[in-house]
Amino acid sequence: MEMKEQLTSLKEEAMKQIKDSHDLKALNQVRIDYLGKKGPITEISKGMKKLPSEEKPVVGAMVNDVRTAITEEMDKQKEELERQALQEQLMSETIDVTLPGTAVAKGQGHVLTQIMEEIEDLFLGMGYQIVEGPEVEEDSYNFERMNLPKDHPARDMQDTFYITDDILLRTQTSPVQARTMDTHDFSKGPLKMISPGKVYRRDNDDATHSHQFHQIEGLVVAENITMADLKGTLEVFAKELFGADREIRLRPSYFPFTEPSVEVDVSCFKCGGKGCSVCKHTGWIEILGAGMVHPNVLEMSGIDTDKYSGFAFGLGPDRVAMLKYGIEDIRRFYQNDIRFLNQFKVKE
Ligand code: FA5
Repeated sequence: MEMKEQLTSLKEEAMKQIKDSHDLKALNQVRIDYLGKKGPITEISKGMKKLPSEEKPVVGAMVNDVRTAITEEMDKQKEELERQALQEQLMSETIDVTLPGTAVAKGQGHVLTQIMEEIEDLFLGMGYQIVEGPEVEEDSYNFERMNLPKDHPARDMQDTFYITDDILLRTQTSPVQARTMDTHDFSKGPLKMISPGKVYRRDNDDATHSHQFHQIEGLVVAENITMADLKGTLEVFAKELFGADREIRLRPSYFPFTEPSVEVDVSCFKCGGKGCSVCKHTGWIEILGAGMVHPNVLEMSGIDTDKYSGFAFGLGPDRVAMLKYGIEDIRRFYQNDIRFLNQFKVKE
């Protein structure tokens, strides 16, 4: 009888200790203390040998019951502790959605990309299409189709990176004119295009020259296109880019692919024409080259020059951006100094 009482009080004691265990470590200690090899229940099991045989099964069953009861209680407590731990973790990790977020640093287009997109938007609004062409170009498109046969002296105006005798890095965006005229279907309407992109020249890098820079080519071919159309178009362009008060003037010039050819100046946006350091005290700033498309160029694309005429212009967005923002050195565009680039914010 003594053993039965002992077992009953052991069970009560163990149950209490299990309930008092507030973490898994304490609970494990209770398991070792009561159910371990050196624990009281194991001791009692060993002592059963000495019992009279009719009591052995009774006590044996009781030992099992106590062991099972303790084990079950421990499992329950373990579950409870784990539930509590999870609850605490969830509480401590709750996200406060009302807290201010961390701002994500947003990138922006390069200042030249911004200028070019501004110009593209303007011409898109006037019904032009944007056409791109290859930077690795054939000599025939870059020069010959632009009325510059091999050995033409005007090739010297554009010092060229040749890849082979017939393949080069394009020195201008003008070859896209020829590529587009070749395929344009005039029965569907006039050709109005601009072609933005990178060009390359063997110029020594200095404050105003880069061996790689950008150009935007413009071309309109249709019936009855005159110099007046060119002037009107460029006036809209200059006012949009440099301000509504700007005026333009055309000076005679020479390009092999236009006849007549002109350089286009815009009245100085800094001094309004009075004369200052930006316009070198002339009141005017040169912004692009232009002219009426040379009949040879149209004919090489199979266009009937009795019926069609056209104007073309080519400008350097690098130089335009320098003027517009007062940037003194073209190389800044290509050095990727984030402090420089961050000054030019995209229009919101
Ligand atoms: C041309 O390249 C002609 N294709 C432009 C043209 C097109 C005229 C259609 C008529 C009709 P030019 O070599 O002047 O022309 O170059 C045009 C512009 O590119 C220049 O006004 C200048 O802004 C820019 N440019 C020329 N060389 C450099 C350079 N090394 N670095 C930066 N910009 C340059």
